[in-house]
Amino acid sequence: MSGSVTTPKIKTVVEPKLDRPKLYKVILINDDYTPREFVVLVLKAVFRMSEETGYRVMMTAHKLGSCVVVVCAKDIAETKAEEATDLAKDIGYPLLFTTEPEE
Ligand code: TYC
Repeated sequence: MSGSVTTPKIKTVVEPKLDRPKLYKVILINDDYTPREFVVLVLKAVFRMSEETGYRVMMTAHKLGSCVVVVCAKDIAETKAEEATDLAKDIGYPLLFTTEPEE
């Protein structure tokens, strides 16, 4: 050997950062016409809530004007909001569920 020095090669693995899909809120909006019992029924049917949770969410929207129902992926939020709003629309109630991105 003539005394040559080998430098060890250091590999740097750069993991691509995968962006987490944005989450969306489904929001229940209060109105003066939809019966309270019907709001709870829709929350139970579409969002699989218990009677107690449905009642609590309904009363929060009733008192404060709106209430976040669930936070989930965009397509699920939009589908559920539309399904819930349509159930009410079908029988003539103005009940409204909207969606918006979570900060
Ligand atoms: N405010 C309605 C009433 O007094 C009940 C209601 C609650 C409607 C929540 C919509 O998102 C709502 N009949």
